[in-house]
Parts: sequence; structure tokens; C-alpha cells
Amino acid sequence: MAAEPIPGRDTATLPFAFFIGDFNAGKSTLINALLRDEVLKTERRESHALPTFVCRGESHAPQFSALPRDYKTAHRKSLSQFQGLRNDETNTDGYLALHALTPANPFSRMVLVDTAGMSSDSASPPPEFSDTRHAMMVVVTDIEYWSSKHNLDLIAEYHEAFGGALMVVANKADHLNANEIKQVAGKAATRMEEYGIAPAPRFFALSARLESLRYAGDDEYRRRTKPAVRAWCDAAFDAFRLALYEFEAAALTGPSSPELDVFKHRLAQTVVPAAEPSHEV
Ligand SMILES: Nc1nc2c(ncn2[C@@H]2O[C@H](COP(=O)(O)OP(=O)(O)O)[C@@H](O)[C@H]2O)c(=O)[nH]1
Ligand SMILES: [Mg+2]
Repeated sequence: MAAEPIPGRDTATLPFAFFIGDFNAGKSTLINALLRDEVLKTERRESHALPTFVCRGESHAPQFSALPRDYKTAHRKSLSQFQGLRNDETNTDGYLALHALTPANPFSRMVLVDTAGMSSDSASPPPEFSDTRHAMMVVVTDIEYWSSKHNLDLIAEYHEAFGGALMVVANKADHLNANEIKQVAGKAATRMEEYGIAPAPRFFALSARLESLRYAGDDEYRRRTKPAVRAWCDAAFDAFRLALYEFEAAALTGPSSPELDVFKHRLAQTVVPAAEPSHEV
């Protein structure tokens, strides 16, 4: 069967936002909320998910593909294949990563990367990221244990490696009351600086879940959430989204615009395969 080419982008010109953190922290839910689309599968248990790269596609329909071990042309997948592929016995082809091109993506160029399966066992940045110069790191934590030693060590490592290109998300703020959220957010910078993470990265206490339901009309879960919590979380999510747009804009247009041709992460470079025919679909 002659396969159509997989529409692509030249990844050499794209900035990346890597979402890092333990499984179940809400990375996939957060990315879906940013996209306002249920692209990534979310689940409560450890999922052995593959690293997943999402960016805007030019085609009117979303396109999904999987990167084979030889880093050659990605194999096109359906949405259900894409959402069903796990890094377990179902991954018989040994795929390294998944790609999604979504037409309604609100980020014009930035690639959102769900690093599931890359970071859950280890507090160190995966070595493939070490020459990443055009990447924003988003450490995603559960607000109830964001300041655990494990998380602070993770933040400290990324802070050292990526400096200002780092943000911390304390997710699931809907589990706390408004005063508790304010307290956590008010003390976050001091807590990090006392730990030696200085200057403290930006910190957002928010709820990916509340955000994902925000435009769903009259939603039961949002209605049950206290108005003060909802208001806080909505505002924090807006601020977080804006911070990502600012990073994207700076990466693409700023006077100190990074050299966008030096991104060397192998998985990322092949994120969006060039428009060449795929023979194995
Ligand atoms: N209450 C609440 N649950 C959340 C929130 N974000 C994610 N979850 C839930 O946490 C679980 C793990 O989320 P997921 O996005 O799959 O986490 P990941 O493993 O980091 O990708 C799922 O059951 C989500 O529905 C949130 O803001 N509030
Ligand atoms: Mg996930």
C-alpha cells in the first residue's frame, strides 16, 4: 500500500516544553488542558507511557505516529493505536517515542513533550537533554508533596542544568482549600531558595483537572469546587499558559533569540518526520 507522506515540521526551528515529574502528578492531564483536547491518555496507575511529542500540524486532521528504533521514518498510527501504545509487552515494535500533530494546537510552534517513562525512576535529567538549549522544563508535582526532598532534589537538578528556563507546577490544587493554596504559593519561593534553588523558578499552584473542565459548560466537578479555589486555579492556569506563550515567543523572536538550529535531542529531532513517504504503516 502506498502510504501518504506524514506531514511535518522542520524541528530545527522549534522550541520545546518538557513536562517532567513522577507518574500520576498530572503531566498528561496538564498538557491536555493546555491543548483543550484529550490527546494524551491519562490514568491513575503507572502507565509505562512512551515519551510523547505534540505540536501543531498543518493538516486539517490530527496525525499520529510512532518513532521506530532505527530513527527512520515514523510509522503512522490511528488515535486509538497512539493512545494504546505503552512501553510494555504491547510495544512489540520497540517504538521509542510517539508524535502527535494537532491542527487546533494553541501553540503555533512550541512542541509540548510528555516525558512519561523517561523520568519516573530517576531524579537526574535524562542525559539526552543535556545539550538542550531551546527548551523550557516544567516540573510537575502534586501540590500535597511538592516540597518533598525527592521533588526539591529534582527541581534543584533541573535548575542547575536549565537555569531560568524552568517552571514548577504544583498540580491538584483543587485538593486543598483556598487558604492552604495561598499559603503554599506564598511560601514556595522561600522554600526553594532555602534549599539552594536560587533565584527560585516561577511556581504555579493550579489544577489541570479544573482547567480541563473549564470550558465544558455547566460541569458538576467545577460546581462542587469552592468558588475561591476555582478562581485561584483558573487565574494560576492563565498565568502558567501565558508564561509558556512568553517562552515560545522569546524563543522565536526575541533579540537574544536562541540559535534554533542547534537542538540536538535525538528523539526531538525526529519528532515530526520530514514530509517523506512512510512505507511501513
Ligand atoms: N483532583 C485532581 N486530579 C488530577 C489533576 N490532574 C490530574 N489528575 C488525575 O491524576 C491522575 C494522573 O493524571 P495523569 O495526567 O495521567 O498523570 P501523569 O502520570 O503525570 O501523566 C489521573 O487520574 C488524573 O485524572 C488535578 O488537577 N486534580
Ligand atoms: Mg501520563
